Amino acid sequence: GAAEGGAGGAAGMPVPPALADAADEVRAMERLILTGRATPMVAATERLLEGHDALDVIDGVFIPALDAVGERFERGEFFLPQLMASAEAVKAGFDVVRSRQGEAVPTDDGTAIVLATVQGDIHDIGKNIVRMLLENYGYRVIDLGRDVAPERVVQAVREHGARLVGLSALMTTTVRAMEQTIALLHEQVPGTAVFVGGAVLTADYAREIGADYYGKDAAEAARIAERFFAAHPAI
Ligand code: B12
Repeated sequence: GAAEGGAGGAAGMPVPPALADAADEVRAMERLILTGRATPMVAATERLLEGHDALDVIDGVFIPALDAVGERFERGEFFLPQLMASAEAVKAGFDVVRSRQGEAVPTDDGTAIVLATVQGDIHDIGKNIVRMLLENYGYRVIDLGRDVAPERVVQAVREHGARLVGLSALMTTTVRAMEQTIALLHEQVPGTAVFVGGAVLTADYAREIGADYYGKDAAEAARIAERFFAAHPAI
């Protein structure tokens, strides 16, 4: 049918080198995401994960396909129901990735990290990827979910004695809530470090709103945590 796509795949995305041996499966999966089909995503993801790294699947298929969906939405070619269906399809795939990771064993040696998507923002796919990677690195992540008020972040930091907080924002309109959360944390629990991420942010912008660190992706989030806890060992 019309959704079958051409040589460049459904969204014209190049197949990443790490997945080159599964180009057809990758393109089929892109089409499932672009057409918002969650049910077949489960088996497709399971198949692609045989012999491929979870992060390669996330970075090489899930994220570029979602970017293509976002671009179509911006151009007025896709509407909200399609955006939602595509997000559901990725969620179905991501759930497969998560279930195969097994239970991460947290080290709980003063390396708790509070994580949240800021108030007014319900985008949590990126945050969940960050969480998964941090857990794989052995950090205990207290995930407050999405649309989280600044006061709740402060409360969780106090409750768990966390010294590092990760905040996610995906919209220009919610960066303000991120700035307010950072200000409240720095004021009420001095010594807390905040690292931020999300598609709308840049390193400069992050500095401007008072963040201590900026991470462009989940791998960088893990590097920030490693560096932070190495430089600030628990007493
Ligand atoms: C999926 C999606 C949705 C889904 C979200 C489902 C969910 N559970 O998350 C649904 C359909 C619900 C949705 C709703 C809306 N959306 Co939307 N959505 C998207 C879309 C297509 C993809 C986002 C995504 O998940 N990307 C993939 C993830 C993995 O990327 P990421 O979040 O950036 O995360 C990575 C990095 O940024 C980083 N990272 C993320 N968080 C953190 C945190 C830390 C601490 C660190 C270090 C790193 C880090 O690591 C991640 C992994 O590499 C984007 C377009 C786009 N390409 O961004 C639009 C987009 C974000 N949405 C947009 C809009 C406008 C909306 C709505 C307002 C639409 C509407 N009219 O109702 C609502 C918002 C409702 C609300 N109050 O929040 C706009 C925002 C415009 C803007 N600049 O402000 C975008 C950009 C689309 C567009 N081009 O217009 N959306």
